Amino acid sequence: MPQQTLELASRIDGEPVAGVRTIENPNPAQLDDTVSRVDLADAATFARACERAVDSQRAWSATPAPVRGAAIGDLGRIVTANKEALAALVTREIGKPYQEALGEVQEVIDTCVFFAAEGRRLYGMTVPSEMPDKQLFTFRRPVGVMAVITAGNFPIAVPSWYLVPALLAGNAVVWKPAEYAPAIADAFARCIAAAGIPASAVQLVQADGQATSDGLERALSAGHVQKVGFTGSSAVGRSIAAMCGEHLVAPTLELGGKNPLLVLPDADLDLAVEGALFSGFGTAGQRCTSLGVAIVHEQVHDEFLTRFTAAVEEAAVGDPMRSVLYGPMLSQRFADGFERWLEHIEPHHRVSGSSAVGRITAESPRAGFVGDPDAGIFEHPTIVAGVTEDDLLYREETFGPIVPVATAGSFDEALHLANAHGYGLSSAIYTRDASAAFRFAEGVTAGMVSINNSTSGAEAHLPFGGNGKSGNGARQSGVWVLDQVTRWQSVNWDHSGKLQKAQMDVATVPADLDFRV
Ligand code: UN1
Repeated sequence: MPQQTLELASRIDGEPVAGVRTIENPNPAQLDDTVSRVDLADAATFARACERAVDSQRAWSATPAPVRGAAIGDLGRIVTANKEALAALVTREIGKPYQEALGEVQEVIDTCVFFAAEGRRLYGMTVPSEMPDKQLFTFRRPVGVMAVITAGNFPIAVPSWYLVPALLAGNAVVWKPAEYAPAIADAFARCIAAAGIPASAVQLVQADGQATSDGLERALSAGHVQKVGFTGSSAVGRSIAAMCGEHLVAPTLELGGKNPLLVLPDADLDLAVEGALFSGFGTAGQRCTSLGVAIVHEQVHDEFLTRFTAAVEEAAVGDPMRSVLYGPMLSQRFADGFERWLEHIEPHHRVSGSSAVGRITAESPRAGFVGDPDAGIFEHPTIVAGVTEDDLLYREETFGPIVPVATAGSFDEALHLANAHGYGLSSAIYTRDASAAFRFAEGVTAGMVSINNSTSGAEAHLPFGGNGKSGNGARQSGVWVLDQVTRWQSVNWDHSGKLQKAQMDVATVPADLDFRV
């Protein structure tokens, strides 16, 4: 039975508002299924949403934190009750295999569970004063209005990493989801409203990048936005950081990755292959935590490559509602971007992992493909061996089902290759040597390190984020994200009845040393 096309628009104070142009989003696994028709807003609408959020933030932050936490708890229960429907919508909209989509929705639930309880903590400290009859305290205060711009590869989990703690801490949010994932965003906004969180505290703006950038500039200039959260490419992150810098706003940036996976000679090779398969090809390589470059010690390189190639050849690719390693690309735009990387396969490289590269079609088939390749946007998995530090395939994020493999003659050379591209999001090492594992963790610049585990698949309550080209050091998730969504305020209360001056009216312990010369 054909599924319904969802008619979508921005929601300002919960009410749909007309846009300036309409786009259609097809199901990337089934292009004749139009998932949504979405009205995209202009810059003025984005700026207006930010302005409307200013007042609602004041009201929302006056709600006690445990009450805000209870609403987050309700949100978690609503998402739980709708887990299968939300996961099915993720799969329909962006082609993520259904099992993975269920995991993504679970990540939202885990985030709600964590922050529901945080409503009863949000701890500050008491601090001793240097003077009598004076009390010192610290309080976490909300930052204000937070503009959140998210990608569509994790169209509900990653937004929840921003929205849930931001709301718990008493902020209002203006959320601009990816244009190609508007339906799951709309569904999540409806879950939030159903949890009793005021609609005006979550303004949903469906817009393209240009309208968002222009609208954000206006809102920052008007002083209506105090924080920007962005998950997406390093290039866009850089321009958002520049815009924020102009307005003295510190953004939270979660950008691209070139996540290295090292395989040392003593590694369990089958485990390393399993990890590389999931890291490299899960979500069709379209995670920011996807394997960016496998760095394999020369002693085990050929054996690893043989086993990895065999695993990739056997892997099921295709219909994301069936049991597959990966489904389609997120949208045509991502297929186009990915195919451009294939042009950077150089003559000195060795390609393995599939009989063909590029788009999977009836003319360029893949053995064992699950479903009809011509129905959607599917790409062959590709392993490129012989990649070196000078290659673009080593230096830049490729965001698709391709795994470059480099060799290293020593641990130090492998560590150098793990860092030299300048990204620093996630990383992995396969070894049985605890000392090598910890030397790697100390030496790698990545914000996240896996030992004998995949580069992707971080748990929802550990700090998530990167350094270098992968971000600005901000961390999401767990208690660490509280530093992004709150600001410390220090309060001193003097009940001595007189003006006591810090540093000057401080009693000192007399010393009888004589320093006269
Ligand atoms: C992303 O791709 O932006 O660690 C986030 C992971 C997921 C999140 C990825 N939990 O792979």
